Amino acid sequence: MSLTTDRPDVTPQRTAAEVARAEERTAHNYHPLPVVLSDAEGAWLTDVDGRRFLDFLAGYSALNFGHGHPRLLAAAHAQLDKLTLTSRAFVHDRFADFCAALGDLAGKELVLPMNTGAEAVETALKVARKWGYDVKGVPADTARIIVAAGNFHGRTTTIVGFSDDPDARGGFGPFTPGFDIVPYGDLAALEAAITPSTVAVLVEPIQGEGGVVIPPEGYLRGIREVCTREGVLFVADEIQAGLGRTGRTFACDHEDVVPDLYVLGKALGGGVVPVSAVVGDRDVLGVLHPGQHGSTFGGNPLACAVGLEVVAMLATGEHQRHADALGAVLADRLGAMVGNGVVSFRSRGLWAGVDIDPALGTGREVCERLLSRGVLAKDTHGSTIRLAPPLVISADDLHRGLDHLEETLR
Ligand code: IF1
Repeated sequence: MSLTTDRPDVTPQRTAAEVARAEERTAHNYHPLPVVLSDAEGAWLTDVDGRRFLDFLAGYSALNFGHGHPRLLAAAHAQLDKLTLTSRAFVHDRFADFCAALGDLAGKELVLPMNTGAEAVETALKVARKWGYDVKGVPADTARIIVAAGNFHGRTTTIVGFSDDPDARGGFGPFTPGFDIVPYGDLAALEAAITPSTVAVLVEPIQGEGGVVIPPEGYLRGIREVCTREGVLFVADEIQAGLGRTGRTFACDHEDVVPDLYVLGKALGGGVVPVSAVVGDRDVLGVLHPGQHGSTFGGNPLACAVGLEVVAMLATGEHQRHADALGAVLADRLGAMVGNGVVSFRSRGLWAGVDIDPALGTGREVCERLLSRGVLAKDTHGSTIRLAPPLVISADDLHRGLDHLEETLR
């Protein structure tokens, strides 16, 4: 049964009007699918024409707990009527609770709260450089940071400067110096790239935008060992892979590896407010002193209230276990599609990169067909689509969405 109208090829009127109006008044830095959403609950969204959709993108993992989770809304509503912003010029009564809870979840001493993922990545880059100068003794302004080819760490000028994606970096130079790109998954290349001025390695434990690229088993352990031996910080960007998505609290947990800095975002805000953070021990985050870093909204009361509830929901492990269990279902179903429209796939927990047979269309075209069947997903590059439903999705709804993918590929 299609989840949308019985003539999915006809764009209902309100949708067409809203798409046109939006396009009329915004910069075209996105090419969104032609759907205009207005309501949502759990894994389900409703559009302005009353059509219902299963969410298989979940805000790129910002909606791990689904839409309108009662615990997260309750935390937000309660705080909205109390205190929403103080700036960090003052303390507020949710701040210590949030920092302590998040630090405990990560097994780290300190938390530096920011808002977006890119801000947290930029924060980690500044902290790593300053640690290099103040602690490691690297000569001023010579610090180098190793990153991986195929990376995606955000859209600021410094970050896109060390991207190797022409679309992400083209036309935005000149760029920040001090970054070395090595092939993802290649430990020998990473080791060879270390110089006396190298202060950190920044990697996604699983590359999201790259198409859910899972590194060879032992890669993360290898980075940990090399960084420890060479006196280089291991900075893990868990903004998309972390907080339950892969079936563990952190994606690094799959190799029992603890980075020097966790960079967190997306789901930390529960899909309600932007919340990000850099989490580490005092010997690293202690290099920052008053006046050296900050943010107007970082660590605001509303963000802390919601973030605290997110941490409490993760502390029990129930969402991680659910993602792990349904992840096995996802992998089984995708495995059965190999040779039937799927060329290959990679998955861990409720996160998959699916390489569709290019003869069937581009990733975008497959996502347009899924849209017409009532499933929302997003392509990454070429004919690869990413599947990332909310971790709260039921087994029935997971099967329902995958049934539509299977039929779309027929
Ligand atoms: C867009 C991509 C995903 C991230 C990792 C940092 C950030 C992101 C591993 C920055 C953000 C978002 C950005 C968003 C779409 C989405 C995305 F397609 F862009 F690449 F997820 F894969 N580290 N990813 O995935 O966090 O500043 O956005 O809060 O730019 O369209 P942010």
